[in-house]
Amino acid sequence: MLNRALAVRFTPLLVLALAAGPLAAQASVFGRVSVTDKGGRPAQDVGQSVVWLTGPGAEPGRPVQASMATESKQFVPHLVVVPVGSTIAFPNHDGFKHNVFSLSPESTFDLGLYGRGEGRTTTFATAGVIRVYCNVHAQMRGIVKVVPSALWTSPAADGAFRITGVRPGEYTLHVWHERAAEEMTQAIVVREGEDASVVVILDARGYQQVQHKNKIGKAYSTDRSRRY
Ligand SMILES: [Cu+2]
Repeated sequence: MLNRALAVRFTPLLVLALAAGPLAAQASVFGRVSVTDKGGRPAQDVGQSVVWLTGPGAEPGRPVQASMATESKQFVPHLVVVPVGSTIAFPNHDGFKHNVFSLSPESTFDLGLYGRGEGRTTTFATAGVIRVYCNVHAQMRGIVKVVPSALWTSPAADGAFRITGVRPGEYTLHVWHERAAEEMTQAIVVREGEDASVVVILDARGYQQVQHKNKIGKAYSTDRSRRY
């Protein structure tokens, strides 16, 4: 009511300028990510990185419903990125049973053993990297990346990214890739109407894939009948 009362007193031109103000002040944070693999080779899957901003101007993203299927003994897609509070369904597209579990501290769950078509779900309340496995098939590995901010994106296949709608202020830019030793963080200042450019190189040269444990923290049994 207050806004409407004020608007009546302004000339139409002034009202228009006020309405456009907050939008005009927003900027983009853009740049390029590259990931260096063993031997100094640039990674081909740089598009599987995640870039996000935190800071007073970065509000939490709206929770979404997403899906990660079990299909041909793989999690598809391998990586799902969602804001905090989102729910992910894990439908089984195979003609045999899979289990879905995680021992990651941000979200520990076990959806049990289930067959084709059933899509059991779980909700992710804490930001972080949640590693998802199947207790039957030791080779199945999925990742749910839960981001704390609405200001996130994944780069294109060439590593280029742009986060739009960023209000002026101080932020921390975060860049993560599954094989990089550490999440990279960098302080950035976004000024009114000025796009900020960042180049990020992640170091994945030391990456070694390690066979994860089963849901009770033991090595996978070679006896299939004992996996459940
Ligand atoms: Cu499985």
